[in-house]
Amino acid sequence: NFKEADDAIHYRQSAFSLLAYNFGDMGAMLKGKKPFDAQAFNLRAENVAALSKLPLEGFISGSDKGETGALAKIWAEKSDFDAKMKQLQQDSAALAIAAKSDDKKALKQAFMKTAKNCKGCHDVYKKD
Ligand code: ASC
Repeated sequence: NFKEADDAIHYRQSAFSLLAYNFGDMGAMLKGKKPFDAQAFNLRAENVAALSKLPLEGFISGSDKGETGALAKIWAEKSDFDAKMKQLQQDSAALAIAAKSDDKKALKQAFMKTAKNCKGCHDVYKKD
């Protein structure tokens, strides 16, 4: 367990940084900003599926402080926030499976479904 709120904040922010990097690279491939590479995409999808399990642990009570993007609403509506995180985990697990098939259309759909979690949660629980 975390000794200080700051440790929990650092943990979740680190996880989100890695998520954004891995997720963003898949987005770049799907938007044609870089060549699509099935193997690289598969690695990114696996990473996101694993990383999506990490941030929630860092949202301990008492860590709604400091200059972070996390709104206090997270802790006021923690069960909804938890459910949204679980949905991201489910959808990114499905994306990792879709990434192993040759069905590019299904892969894109699974990616868009996963991306909706990012934006949907940010709109409600993140500053700006
Ligand atoms: C990203 C990123 C997000 C999501 C979001 C998807 O690459 O950093 O927060 O995708 O823009 O809607």
